Amino acid sequence: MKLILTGGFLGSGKTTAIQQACALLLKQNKKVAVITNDQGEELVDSKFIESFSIPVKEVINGCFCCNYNDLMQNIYYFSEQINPDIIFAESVGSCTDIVATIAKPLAEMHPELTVNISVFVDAALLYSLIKGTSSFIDGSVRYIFKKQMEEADILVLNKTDLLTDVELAEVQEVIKQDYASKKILLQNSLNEKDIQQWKDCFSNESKSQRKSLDIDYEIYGAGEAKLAWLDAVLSVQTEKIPAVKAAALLAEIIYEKINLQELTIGHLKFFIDDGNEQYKISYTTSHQHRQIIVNGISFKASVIVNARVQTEPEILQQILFQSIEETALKANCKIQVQSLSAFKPGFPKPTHRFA
Ligand SMILES: Nc1nc2c(ncn2[C@@H]2O[C@H](COP(=O)(O)OP(=O)(O)OP(=O)(O)O)[C@@H](O)[C@H]2O)c(=O)[nH]1
Ligand SMILES: [Mg+2]
Repeated sequence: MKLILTGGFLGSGKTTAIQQACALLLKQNKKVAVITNDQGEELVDSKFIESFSIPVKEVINGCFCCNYNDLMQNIYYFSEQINPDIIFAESVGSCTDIVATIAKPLAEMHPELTVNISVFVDAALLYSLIKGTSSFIDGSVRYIFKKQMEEADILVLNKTDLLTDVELAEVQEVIKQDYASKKILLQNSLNEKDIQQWKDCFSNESKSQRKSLDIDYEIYGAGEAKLAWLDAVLSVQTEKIPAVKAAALLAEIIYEKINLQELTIGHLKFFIDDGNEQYKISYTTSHQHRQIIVNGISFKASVIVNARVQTEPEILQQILFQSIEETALKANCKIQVQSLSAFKPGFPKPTHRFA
């Protein structure tokens, strides 16, 4: 059984690539399973993966490193119930140090598992970091971004379609210099050929010796504490327009308000479900992905909101409430909050750390 630890910064494209790779592997008669992970409890990613009928389990309320035993339980569960060829485990986008806290403990305690570490990087975000135009991202957050890249067996330079050939060549140049020893892939995760290339790469790659990061936990912890998390489950009830339309309007209003306050978005994502159709809407630092909604017929929908933004939790909460009010007026609908939590991730305390 192969475990693909899929890391990389918030919004870099991990879930998209995992879903696409699962679709490809299923077509090739392979058995797959996915373990999602988050600091919170209500996960857009799990619902998204589930909506493609892919088996999914969660590790919630903290990263894999701090919940090693929960990760193991899910691996045992899948291995007993499904015996998959490949399990994808997607770590939280603000998490790093997985060689010392996951890969090495696994190598020692579970040598039967073959582990690959694929780290995703948003090419457009990396380009702006190289150009020095990303000063809006706090230094300690950039530290996490860089440490994540250092840990990769395979470094996936993702979203290459968002850059011109000249820009891409510049990014490639830098990355080849800084990460000469790594396998580097250029990828558009929405392109099946590129996903096949990633699959071939992690299928053939078998690295057993890895170096633990030289990492300063104070800076790592400070970086995570610069980000605020907001998770909410909402119900939307409309009278005249499809509920998914009102939900999409709410997403757009939240996004606009975050932008108006010039807050840096890690990832702002929504999962909208009206019982017939499901939609994911996603906003990141580099771009927005708004699915065009044409079908919705139901007047009721549920919405999961996952916002990871460089700000304070109270501010995110305020934005959510103001946006609900504005949407209710504009779309003539009723929006109720079923559950809500807004917080900062706690200081990382790994279960194991092998230096
Ligand atoms: N243009 C383009 N968009 C992509 C690509 N890969 C992912 N995306 C989009 O990027 C956004 C974020 O993708 P996700 O897969 O949710 O990112 P993630 O890394 O799982 O995010 P977190 O789990 O929140 O850290 C979505 O809108 C995707 O459709 C790509 O190769 N090209
Ligand atoms: Mg994800």
